[in-house]
Amino acid sequence: MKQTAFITGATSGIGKATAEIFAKNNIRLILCGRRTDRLTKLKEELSKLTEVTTLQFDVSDRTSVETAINSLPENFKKIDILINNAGNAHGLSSIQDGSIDDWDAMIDINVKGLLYVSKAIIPQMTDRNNGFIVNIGSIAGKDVYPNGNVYCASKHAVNALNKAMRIDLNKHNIRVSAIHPGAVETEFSEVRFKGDTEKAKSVYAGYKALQADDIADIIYFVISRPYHVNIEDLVVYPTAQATPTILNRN
Ligand code: NDP
Ligand code: 8X3
Repeated sequence: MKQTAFITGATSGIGKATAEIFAKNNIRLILCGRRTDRLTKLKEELSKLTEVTTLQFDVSDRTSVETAINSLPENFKKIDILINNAGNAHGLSSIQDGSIDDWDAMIDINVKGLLYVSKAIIPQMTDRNNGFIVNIGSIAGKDVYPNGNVYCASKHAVNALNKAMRIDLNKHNIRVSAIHPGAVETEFSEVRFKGDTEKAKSVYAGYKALQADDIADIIYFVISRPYHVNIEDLVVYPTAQATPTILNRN
């Protein structure tokens, strides 16, 4: 039977690539993000392959999350797969120099946003004793690197929440997985460096970074295993990257 996936952060990078591979595999899509123009364009493209609806909301705004999810059209209300992907790093500064606004953004979006969306969707999965949640963590959730402080803390929280969901949802037959990527060439660094494109480009210079499609392929692999198979956790690096800080640039 056709499945429905709810993807946060579908307007760019990993979320957009995931929407594309899901569409090619005939999964019905609920695409979420703040940028309406991008949602509209993606809906137009992917509607050639599958049914698509869009929801424009900020994951860190609890009321907007609940209102948006409650407003879903009838044929999109039953959600089989939740991809908790929306998130970003804001800034890269030492703990003594970091901006509290950046810290608030990362905790509010990467942690509280993931929780608000999950809380709005999990009850229908527990009612049906069926569902799949994929949490997009990061190597920053497995390790801590210089100046990564609060972003790393937010992704450590995602790692912990992935484990917590696995425990609490186990009796409900719900599959829960996390993917923890290393450097993926998306708009991530542009956001981290507040639109400084040169600085953002330099993050991916001199080696082949992961591409959004690489992670999307892995997400599709994870969700397309037989129901009795649940991959808990995958850490994925570009070949040139050994750890968050050891990178073989040519
Ligand atoms: P992008 O910046 O390309 O995409 C981020 C997505 O998140 C966008 O679609 C954006 O949509 C959405 N988003 C951000 N803030 C909000 C918000 N407040 N409310 C709703 N949506 C929001 O980055 P990536 O694709 O790389 O990032 C996706 C995930 O992967 C993130 O969780 C990131 O932490 C993680 N990750 C990325 C890595 C990398 O190197 N790129 C490595 C490891 C993990 P919009 O702006 O339209 O709201
Ligand atoms: C994104 C990868 O190394 O910038 O989560 O934290 S890193």
